[in-house]
Amino acid sequence: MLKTIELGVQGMTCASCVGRVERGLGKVEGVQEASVNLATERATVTYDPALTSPQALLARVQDVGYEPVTAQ
Ligand code: 9UX
Repeated sequence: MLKTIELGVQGMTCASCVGRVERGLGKVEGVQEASVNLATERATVTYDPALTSPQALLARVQDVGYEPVTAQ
């Protein structure tokens, strides 16, 4: 069963930042879809909880260079 969560993502200032975060999250095993809203500074991620976790998604946001905020 897939789950969908929203994460806060701070530090994005342009559309390329959005692309980096979406691609970074999209490469995490178990992520089916990741979409980032620059205006609201949030990412909506649909994932398989058997394969990944909110903690891993937050870590990936940090790895690609942005500041994750607690899963919301
Ligand atoms: Mo846009 Mo984001 O030039 O780190 S890619 S500011």
